[in-house]
Amino acid sequence: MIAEETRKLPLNLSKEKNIDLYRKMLEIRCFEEKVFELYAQNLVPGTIHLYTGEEAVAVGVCGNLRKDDYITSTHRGHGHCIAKGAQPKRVMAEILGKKTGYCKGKGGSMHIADFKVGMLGATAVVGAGLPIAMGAGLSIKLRRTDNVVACFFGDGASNQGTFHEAINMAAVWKLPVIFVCENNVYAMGTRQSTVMLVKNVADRAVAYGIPGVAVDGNDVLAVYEAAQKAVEMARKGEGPTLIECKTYRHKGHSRIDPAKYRPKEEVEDWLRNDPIKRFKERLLETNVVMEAEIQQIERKVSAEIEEAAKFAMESSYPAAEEALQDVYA
Ligand SMILES: Cc1ncc(C[n+]2csc(CCOP(=O)(O)OP(=O)(O)O)c2C)c(N)n1
Ligand SMILES: [Mg+2]
Repeated sequence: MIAEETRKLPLNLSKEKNIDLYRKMLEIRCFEEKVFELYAQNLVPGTIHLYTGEEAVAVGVCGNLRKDDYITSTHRGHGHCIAKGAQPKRVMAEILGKKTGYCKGKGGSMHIADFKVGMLGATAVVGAGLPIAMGAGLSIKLRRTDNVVACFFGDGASNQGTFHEAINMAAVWKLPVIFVCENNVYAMGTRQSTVMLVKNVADRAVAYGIPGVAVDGNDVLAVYEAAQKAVEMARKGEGPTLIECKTYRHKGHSRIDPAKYRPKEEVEDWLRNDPIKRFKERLLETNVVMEAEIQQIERKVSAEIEEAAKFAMESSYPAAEEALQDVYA
């Protein structure tokens, strides 16, 4: 469901910040399109779950985080990594299984981690990131720093037991965690409204005694604003927030899914509400940026992603003798 009202003016953010949000979303979009292209050329081992269409969530949330804050991620995690500050070329190399990748090519698309930018890791086990984020929140509390953790998970994950366990514990101990549900309407082919009777995942926050807020997840400023409040609270030691971002994945669940279960009109409606297109229109309408600047950003991002793909394709695979290094075996 898309919020009808579109706010006319960008938040009270600097021009640089607005451009940064736009550029990051575009970077993720171009990155995902390139991954798809490389996948079609049979260069990506395993499968991929593209983040296309959901960029405003990762960018709006991570736009409030410092480098020393943390995130946890999911099987649909390339966008989270890039939004948190990971280098696209090393994310790309990881996806292609190359040794220049963040996990030396042994993690692949669904298991990227980069502790240097606070990316604690993606996990393909649905709902597994929630207790990890809660644990990271406990560690922050014990170390008495003012860091925070943002935990990304899907609507499907919100029906896992880990959702209840992690949020309840984080609430009781007032841990600095921002639980971010990316409600993209489906968990694989299962429509969310057929497996959940409450209207919003965010409504469940009341059961834990914490704030719950549902926002238009295709409006990067709405996400930014909700996350800003949650991050401020968490930094002050006032505990977690549950933010639900209503969004949509443009593609199927994974690359083998033609997504025939989705009504044509629904897909068209969401494509019209593309978060990047919407934000660009808003920036232009409000004269925050001029068309020429937008074109310059687009050219730069496109060149950067081409460069990332070249880097990944030209990198070597790990040697066979290294197969058992850096892994539990
Ligand atoms: C514990 C567990 N159960 C089932 C699966 C298979 N599976 C992979 S992704 C997925 C759907 C997840 O949906 P959601 O949480 O909404 O995330 P989305 O894919 O929509 O981003 C399922 C069921 C899994 N990986 N882990
Ligand atoms: Mg989903």
